[in-house]
Amino acid sequence: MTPSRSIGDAMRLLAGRAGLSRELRLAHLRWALLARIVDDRLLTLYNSAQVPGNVFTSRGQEVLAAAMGVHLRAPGPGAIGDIFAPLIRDQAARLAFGETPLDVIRTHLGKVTGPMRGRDGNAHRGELAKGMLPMISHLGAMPSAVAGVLLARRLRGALAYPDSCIGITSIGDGGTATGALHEALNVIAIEKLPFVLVVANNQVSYSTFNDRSFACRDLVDRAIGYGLRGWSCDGTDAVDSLVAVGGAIAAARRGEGPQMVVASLLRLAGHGSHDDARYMPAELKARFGDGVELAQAAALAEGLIDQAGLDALLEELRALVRAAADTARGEANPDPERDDWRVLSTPDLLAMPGPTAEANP
Ligand SMILES: Cc1ncc(C[n+]2csc(CCOP(=O)(O)OP(=O)(O)O)c2C)c(N)n1
Ligand SMILES: [Mg+2]
Repeated sequence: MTPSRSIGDAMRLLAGRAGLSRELRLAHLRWALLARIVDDRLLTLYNSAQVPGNVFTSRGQEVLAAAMGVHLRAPGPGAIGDIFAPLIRDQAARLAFGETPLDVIRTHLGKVTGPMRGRDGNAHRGELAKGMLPMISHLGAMPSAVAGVLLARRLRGALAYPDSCIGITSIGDGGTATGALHEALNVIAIEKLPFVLVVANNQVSYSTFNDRSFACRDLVDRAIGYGLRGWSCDGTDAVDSLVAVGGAIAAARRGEGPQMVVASLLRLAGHGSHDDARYMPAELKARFGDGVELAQAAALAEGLIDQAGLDALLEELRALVRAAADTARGEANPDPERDDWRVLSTPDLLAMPGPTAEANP
């Protein structure tokens, strides 16, 4: 579906398309495909009763999430990197930002080797040292956490325009109705933080459709009310997503203040693996394409890759995910007798004098 466009939007898209390199397009395709393959493997594991709990896939949202991931900078030696707080359907962005399929599968299988050490499951994972805040379920909570990191970085002099690190998170159409998001966006706008919010309007919040979630014409209209810059894109279209999300991130890096991207797309599966989404109307299904299929077709049609290259890439990615699943399945579950009962805190933190040590003898 193509959202309605102003002449300014159309010109921005034309100019932005010209600025997208072949390397960026191919990297974007790779992360979108890998996310789909990881999700498919998680569903196979779930269907064979190997996943405690549920699987929440990003089916239909890979292209948008990959557009976030390819524009982010992970921390590295001497580089502070961006701060990223992914939500449930951001698998492609996580992978592009440095999360491995092995860590995704370890977390879903509850393995002690995973980033949450078998103490939290499915999407509730992250690694602070790698710039990724672990997701919590409470919708609307993560923008405040990202804002807190950015404010702390500002106090340390670590926001250096016109090429600053940025903070980014996403929210669904349903999540935009939370009070927590309102409070966070207000502070973020007042403080002019280098922050990007990606709103993935996948038309549905569990089984509640847009007409029961908000009454404004378009969620992007809210941006101006907060004092953010708003961008719209078709979240099933690779170029449109890359231009809008890339443009918003670049503007935040330059110091132009917080940005909000609203993407239209469709959740192509149930809310989670427990939901068959029988309530999804045919009219909606007919309006939206599958971004991953569209991205492959576009890459072939534009000569970015040929069929043999695409087949080889798919085989490479499938082998990577298969190997990750084989490794994770053989690993240990947490052992309550041996566990030190810390999830994210470090032994050094607990050894510090003061209230922390007293509270955790
Ligand atoms: C504050 C809050 N209220 C309710 C829930 C329960 N809940 C989890 S996911 C979900 C639907 C979210 O819909 P949306 O924000 O559109 O994201 P989507 O699942 O479509 O990606 C709800 C209601 C929650 N996690 N947090
Ligand atoms: Mg939704």
